[in-house]
Amino acid sequence: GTVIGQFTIGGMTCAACVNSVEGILRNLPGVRKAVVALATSLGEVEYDPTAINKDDIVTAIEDAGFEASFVQ
Ligand code: 9UX
Repeated sequence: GTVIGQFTIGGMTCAACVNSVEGILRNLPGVRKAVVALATSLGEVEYDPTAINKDDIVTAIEDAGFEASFVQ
């Protein structure tokens, strides 16, 4: 199955940040789709819950120097 998760993201100040975060997410095993919006500081990921979980996704974002917190 696929789970859809939504998160807030902190520390993005330019459009290149968005590309960076989306690239990180899309390269994670189990992530099928990732979209991040600069204006709202919101992101959405579709992922395979047997391959990755929210904690893994948050850790990957934070390792890149941003903050992330799932809201759903
Ligand atoms: Mo823009 Mo983001 O110069 O990490 S790429 S601030």
